[in-house]
Amino acid sequence: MQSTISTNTSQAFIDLEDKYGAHNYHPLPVVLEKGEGVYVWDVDGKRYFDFLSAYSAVNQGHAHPKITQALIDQARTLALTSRAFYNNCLGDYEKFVTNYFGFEKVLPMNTGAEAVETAIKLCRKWAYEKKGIAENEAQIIVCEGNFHGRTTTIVSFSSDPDSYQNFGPYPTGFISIPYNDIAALELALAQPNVAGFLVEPIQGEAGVYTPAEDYMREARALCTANNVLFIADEVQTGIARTGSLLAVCGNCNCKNKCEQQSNTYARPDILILGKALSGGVYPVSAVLADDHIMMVIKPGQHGSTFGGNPIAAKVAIAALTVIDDENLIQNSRHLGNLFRQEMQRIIDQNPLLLQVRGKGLLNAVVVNDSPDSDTAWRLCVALKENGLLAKPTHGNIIRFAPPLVITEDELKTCMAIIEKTVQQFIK
Ligand code: IF1
Repeated sequence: MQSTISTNTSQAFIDLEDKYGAHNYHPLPVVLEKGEGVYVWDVDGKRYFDFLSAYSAVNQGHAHPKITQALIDQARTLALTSRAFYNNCLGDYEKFVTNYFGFEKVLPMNTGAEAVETAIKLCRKWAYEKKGIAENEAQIIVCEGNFHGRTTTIVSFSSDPDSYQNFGPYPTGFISIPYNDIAALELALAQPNVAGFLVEPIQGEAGVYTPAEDYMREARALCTANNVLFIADEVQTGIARTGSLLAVCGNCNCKNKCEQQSNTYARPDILILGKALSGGVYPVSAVLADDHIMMVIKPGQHGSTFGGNPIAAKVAIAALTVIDDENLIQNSRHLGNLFRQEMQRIIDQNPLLLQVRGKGLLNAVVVNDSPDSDTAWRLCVALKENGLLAKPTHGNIIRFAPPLVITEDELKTCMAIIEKTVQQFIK
C-alpha cells in the first residue's frame, strides 16, 4: 500500500526506516520534515493539519517559539548535571510545577512509562511503610483496556495481547477490573492488601473511551474510604487536552484552586504527567504527590540520569506558561464542543461513521465497519491526501486530537476536509 501513495522522495525515507529500524510501528505513509503550530509539512513541501499532535504531546503546537527558545537557551548554558549535584533550574521548576498543579512535591522523570513506574513504586512503598501492608503483598487495581506505557511491569497488566504477549514472565501485584464500573471497583477494594487504584480519566488507547461523568469522583471517594491511593495517569489527558487543566478536574476551570471551588474535582493522591508537560520538544514527565506519600522515597531509592535536568526544567515551565498565556484550556473546551457538534452533523449524513466521543480536543470517531477491517486506515490515508493527519486506533476508531492552539477558522477548515473526505470515500 505504501509504495502506491508515497512520492519517490518520501519512499526513500520510508525504505530507510524499513531497512534499518525495528518494525515496532506501522506509520501512515507520510514523511514529515517541519512543523509549526497546527501544521506539519512533508518532504515534498505539502502542508497538513496535525490531528495527532504526537499523541497529545504537542498541545502547545509545533515549534512554539517560547518553548523552543527555552530549550535553545538552556542547552547552550547547561544541559545536564545528573542529580548527583544541584542545579540552578530544578528548584524553580519544582516550585512552579507543584504550585501549578497543587501538590506538595514533584518527582521528575522523562517518559510517561517511567512516571507510571515511579507511581507504582511510590504506591507500593507507601503501602508497606505507611499503610502497613505485609512485604510483597501490595496490590494495585488497574482497568481493562488501559494503556500506561511499554515497560515489562506496565505491559504485564495490559489487556491488549500486542502489548503483553510473549513479554513474560510477568510481575504480580495487579488486579484488573472493568473500566467505568464503580461496582467492580468496590468489590476489588474489598480484597486484602489493596494499595492503589491506577486509572486513566479517559482511556486513550482503548479508543478515547470516556467514562460516566461522576466515575472519577466516585472512584476517588471509594479510594479515600478504603485508605487506597487514587493514582491518575494524565500523561495523555492532562495539560488542557480535555478542556480542563486535568481531566480529573471535570468541567471545572479553576486550575489548582479546584479543590476548594468545585465538586467535580477528583484530586488524585498521585498525579502522573508527561507528553505536553514539555510541549513535545523534550521528554519530560513528572509524578506529583503530597509529602505524606512522596517522602517515603529516600535518597538512592529512585531516580534517573536525565530526570529533572536543567533543559527539562526550563522547557516545562515554558510549556505550562504557554497553556495559561494562550488560554488553551478554554480553547480546547470551546473547540472540542464545536468539533463534536460538527462531527455529529457529518455522522448524521454519512453511514460510514457511527459515533463521535471525547472531551475537549481529545476525540475519536467510530467507523461503521468491523474492528478488523482496514476502513479506518484507508480513511486516514484519504484524509492525508486531503491535508489532514490522523491515526486509527484499535481497528475501526480514528482519534482526532489537534494541537490546542488551533483556531476556530482552522477547525472549520478541518471539518470541511473531513466531510469532503468522507463523502469521497463513500462513492
Ligand atoms: C506509543 C496510545 C496514545 C499514555 C498514558 C502513559 C503513556 C502513554 C495514558 C506512556 C503513552 C502513547 C505512546 C505511544 C502511543 C500512545 C498512545 F495510543 F497508545 F494510547 F497517546 F494514545 N500513560 N501513550 O497514553 O508514555 O512512555 O510513551 O512517554 O507509540 O507507544 P511514554
